[in-house]
Amino acid sequence: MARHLITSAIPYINGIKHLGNLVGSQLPADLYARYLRQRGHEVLFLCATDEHGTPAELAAAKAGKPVAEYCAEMHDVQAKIAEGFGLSFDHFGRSSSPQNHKLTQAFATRLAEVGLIKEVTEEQVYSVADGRFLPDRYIEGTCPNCGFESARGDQCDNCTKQLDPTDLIDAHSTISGSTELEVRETKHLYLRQSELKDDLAAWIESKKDWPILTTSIAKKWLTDGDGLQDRGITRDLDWGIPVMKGDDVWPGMEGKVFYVWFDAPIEYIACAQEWEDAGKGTDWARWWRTDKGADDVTYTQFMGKDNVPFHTLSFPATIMGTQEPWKLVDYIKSFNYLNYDGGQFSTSRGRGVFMDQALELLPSDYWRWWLLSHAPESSDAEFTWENFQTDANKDLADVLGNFVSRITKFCRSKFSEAVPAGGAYGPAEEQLIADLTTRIRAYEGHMDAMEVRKSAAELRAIWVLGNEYLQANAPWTTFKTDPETAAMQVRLALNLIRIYAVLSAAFIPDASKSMIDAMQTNDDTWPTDVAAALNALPAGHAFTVPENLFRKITDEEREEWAARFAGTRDAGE
Ligand code: B3M
Ligand code: ZN
Repeated sequence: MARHLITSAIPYINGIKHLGNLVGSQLPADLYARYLRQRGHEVLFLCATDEHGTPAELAAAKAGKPVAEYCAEMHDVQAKIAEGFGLSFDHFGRSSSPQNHKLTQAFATRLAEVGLIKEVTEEQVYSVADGRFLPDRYIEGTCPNCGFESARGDQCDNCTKQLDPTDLIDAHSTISGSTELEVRETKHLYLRQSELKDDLAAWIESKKDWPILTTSIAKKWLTDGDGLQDRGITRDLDWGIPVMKGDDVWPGMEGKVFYVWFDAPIEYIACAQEWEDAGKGTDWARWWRTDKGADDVTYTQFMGKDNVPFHTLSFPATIMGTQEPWKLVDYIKSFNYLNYDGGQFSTSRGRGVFMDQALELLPSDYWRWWLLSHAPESSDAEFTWENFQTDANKDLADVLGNFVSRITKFCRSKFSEAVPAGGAYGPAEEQLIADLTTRIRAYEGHMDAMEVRKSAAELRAIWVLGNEYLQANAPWTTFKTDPETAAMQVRLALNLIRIYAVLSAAFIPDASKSMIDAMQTNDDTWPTDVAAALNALPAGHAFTVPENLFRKITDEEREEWAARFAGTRDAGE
């Protein structure tokens, strides 16, 4: 039994996440956490909302709410949807928590102590009417390149030209509309991460077992240099963690906050403190401080590929820079993108299926199964309604669901709602035990390695073995001439339902629970010894015929949903 710390990239607070976000971090992290718990390991699985930065301010303004109120509400919305998808976080925290405020400030203070913080004076646009510096996104004007009238301070959305706010014609504040903008000097804190380049390079070099997607991105940023330029870690915003040194305002940093990407990963640690403070566990430091027991923790992070540079360079630089015994990540599992029906999922344009909408259409297991079995691991993947309908119907209804309903109904009609006896298992059953054993060992190997698609394929193959056994041995035919043998075959198949429930729980927890409940057992022992597992439910053990585990998605539904989600929805919803 080992100890595993698992974190998923923490979703931004603004808006509800789409299915591409879900499969890129939270869902595979949940799969792994559930699996490791089942195998008897001690797991701490953490996630949170990422609540700071301009997008949060903008979304709150659009919703007409104070930003703190908006974040509190959206946190609860996201927590509820996460629950709907069965995401088994030990704690779902908030990057705006008091714990994260303190910890972020302590990190910066410590980094300054060891000489890794410098103060840099920059020029930035100041709005006299608003009485504040404006981030690039808060400035709009006419694009000097194409004449588009609502080009943003950083980029023209019409011609995609990268811009400086000072390039814009008739630049104005998007807060007040005022054109009274001045370029003023302002001071910011920079993390001198270039000082840590050699340490970071050696550390990444030592990670021989990381996915290529992770290390290739990390190495590109390391060698291109850009990724390790000293980086501003403060911003002129109202909403965020105030820049403090110890218990005092940092001289010259009045009214400024930390950059969202500085405090967001620190929330991984603060979240463990929130978990403890919420009374859900004890001793957060045992997970995060190598001087307090975390040296025997295996720490795995899950994220989309766009988040990799921050997790392989910036956050490790923050941690290493302190020279304090914080736990560093052991393995980073990263994902490519899931596309939507010939294009991209897009939060800003509201394109694709969002988590709340998905749950209104179908129970979460359909989505969990399809998304995980098509996880964008080695390349980008694509969601289409045709593929979703075909694969969910085939795998869940035809293969798994059909197996369960066929054998339980047959047993009820020919024997009773109890496991029949029959004789000892024969050669066909021995062969099945051998095949199952091979496949279950392969499944464990893929799950241990976080090979999500391969795990799903192996699990599906394990389900198929059961159907093939029934097909080849046809207890309904056997029954006519040899009811004793048919009873034995049915006994085996009913035991297989319990095994399937256990093996499938990390992918489809609700269906798995229905199967275990139908088998009227609490025995969720992992089938390490398949022969023994096929005798777990003895003759005479009562069961019930479950409701259909999975129904089929109809052509009408597919067409209706494809049409309904072809449009866009308002991103602020
Ligand atoms: N919120 C970006 C994202 O949701 C960002 C991740 C932070 S992880 C510390 O993709
Ligand atoms: Zn333009």
